[in-house]
Amino acid sequence: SFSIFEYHSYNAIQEFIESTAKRHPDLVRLQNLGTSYQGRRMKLVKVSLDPSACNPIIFIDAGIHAREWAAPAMALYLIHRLVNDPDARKELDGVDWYILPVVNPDGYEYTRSNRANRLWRKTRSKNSVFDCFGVDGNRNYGFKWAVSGVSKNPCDKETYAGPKPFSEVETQYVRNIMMENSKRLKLYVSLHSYGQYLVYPWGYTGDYLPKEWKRLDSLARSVSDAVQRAGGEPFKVLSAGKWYPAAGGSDDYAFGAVGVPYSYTMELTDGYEFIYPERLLKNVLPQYYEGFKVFAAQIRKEF
Ligand code: 0X9
Ligand code: ZN
Repeated sequence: SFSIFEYHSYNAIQEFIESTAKRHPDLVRLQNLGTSYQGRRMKLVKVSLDPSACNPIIFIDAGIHAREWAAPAMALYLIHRLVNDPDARKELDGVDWYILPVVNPDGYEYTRSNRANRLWRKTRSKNSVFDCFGVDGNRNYGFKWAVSGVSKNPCDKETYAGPKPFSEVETQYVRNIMMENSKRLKLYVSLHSYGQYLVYPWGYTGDYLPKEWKRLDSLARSVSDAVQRAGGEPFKVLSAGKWYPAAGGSDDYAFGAVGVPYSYTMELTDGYEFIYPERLLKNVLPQYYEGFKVFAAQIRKEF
């Protein structure tokens, strides 16, 4: 059976999602998004007590960066708790959860394929001109695209922004989810690792903050406090661009182009960089979950 505190193959993750949906048809629905560049099927997991109620939506994604394995693990743990924990009725009350556990399945499987590829970050799409692979998905979104913190070189292994905004089919899927649900979407959190940061727009610049920065900052601090009360490390809370400016991120797109009132990037774990030990997941994932309870309470209260 599927152990929630382990790292899994993309196939195993998809089977977990399918079997969860089959066991809880009242609570979980899957939306087919299409396939990744290399043909892997991608599905959005919707957890809702009453889909017809048109509740505010919390949208969580993870794994846009291939090597950041703690992020998909957290997304799956969220699904697991929301569905299996009787107390999670509280988190589901008046709020719908949309979760995409692996935005970049091709990259994810590439990092699993052998040790030499473990630190791959980008997608695996083929650039037509150069003999190089992949785009940094988190530089590929169409808001202030490529104005800061990106490489224009397709062979750059870290921050190549792509030939144009939304060149990658995987970022197109995330864009579509946001645009199709823009009215109801109230909180977006993109899960990454590492460093224990909880950052909010703007990401493309550190020169100024959005006028709404105080509510972004204060909710992030409440989330961090809850994680700390649960025994976890507090988050460093600031705007993404004050940490380091980088344009074309999904957080800026959600906030600036879609109009999502609360938008964050959450950098999970600290101390092990990208190779977070599997044995420690059972300690940290439940701590982070306490932070998500605070997010949900705020969205329920405010919208
Ligand atoms: O650089 C990134 O994409 C994120 N950090 S990571 O180490 N996981 O790669 C931070 C993104 C923060 N948001 C924006 N800069 N928009
Ligand atoms: Zn990342």
